[in-house]
Amino acid sequence: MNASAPTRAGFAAIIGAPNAGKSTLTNRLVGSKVSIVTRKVQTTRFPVRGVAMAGQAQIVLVDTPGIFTPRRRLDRAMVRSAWAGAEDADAVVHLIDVQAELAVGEGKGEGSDKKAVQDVRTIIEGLKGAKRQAILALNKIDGVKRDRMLAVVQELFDTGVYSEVFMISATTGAGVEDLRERLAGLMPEGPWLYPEDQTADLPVRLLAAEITREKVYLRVHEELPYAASVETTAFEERKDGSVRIEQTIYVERDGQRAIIIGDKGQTLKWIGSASREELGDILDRKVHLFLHVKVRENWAEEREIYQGMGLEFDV
Ligand SMILES: Nc1nc2c(ncn2[C@@H]2O[C@H](COP(=O)(O)OP(=O)(O)OP(=O)(O)O)[C@@H](O)[C@H]2O)c(=O)[nH]1
Ligand SMILES: [Mg+2]
Repeated sequence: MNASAPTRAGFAAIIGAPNAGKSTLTNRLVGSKVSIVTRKVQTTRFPVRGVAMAGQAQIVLVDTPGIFTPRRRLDRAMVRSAWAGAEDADAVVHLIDVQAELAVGEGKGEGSDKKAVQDVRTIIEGLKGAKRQAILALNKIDGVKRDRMLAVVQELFDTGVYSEVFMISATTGAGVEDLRERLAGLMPEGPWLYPEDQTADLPVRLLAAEITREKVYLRVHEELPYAASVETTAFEERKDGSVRIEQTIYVERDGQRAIIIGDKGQTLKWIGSASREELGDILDRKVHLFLHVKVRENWAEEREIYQGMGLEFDV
């Protein structure tokens, strides 16, 4: 580190289709888990900030929800918040799942790949409309031969919306350091926005709810399409240094409640212990976690839920 170099600080938004690996990349750049990751599309519901350092530069990453063609109110609010994250940023990274592009290009793509490729085209149109240049980052290059990707790179680059291209794997870290250096250079000169040792800025109750939502998705991802929401209803520090957390998992139907609870409560028990364990690591203290599952048919139409996530309701 060069002590005489000026400090830099700014925002870098990571946008992309659902499942492109935005949250994985954010966590990788930050060096710790600030945003939840699952195999499901539409995991991230609101912009999540993570702070990455590169020498004298502080890069505040904005992990955004996937951009896709929205149908429900929650979809619209998520997509709106993703574009808003990009608007305010000093740099925008458009992250693309290269494996999905290749599969579709070679006529072997599944429905989810086709959808991803379509969403990428929508995002390119959005960038054009916003007259915004972005950094193109092709993700998931692990297991893909470089020469297969060249045609994909060319086609995307020809759209004219990208200033440069990086090929990375958020999972293995390949290429990620080059991207970090580039983002650092794009940050404006100025004082750091966060203390040097801070990596996340999500309120702890919200972070705790996210961790539990991740475990719900991990465990019942097949059976439960986006019907769950988690709220931390109590967060109490105890005299013995431990913390007592109470959370409610909201679902839309009785059947979903039964799925989350599982046979003899086994599923809920698994979710609870997985979440408790991770929260214990993150908070670095003993956690007592109490989970409730409630049917709240219209949670996705309630203003309060959106406010809790910092999302706009009227979209
Ligand atoms: N093979 C491979 N898989 C990856 C890579 N990056 C992410 N993934 C996987 O892709 C899936 C989605 O990752 P996320 O980071 O949750 O993707 P996202 O873009 O944040 O998704 P949404 O929040 O739903 O928009 C997970 O199963 C990741 O493990 C990568 O570089 N290589
Ligand atoms: Mg995500």
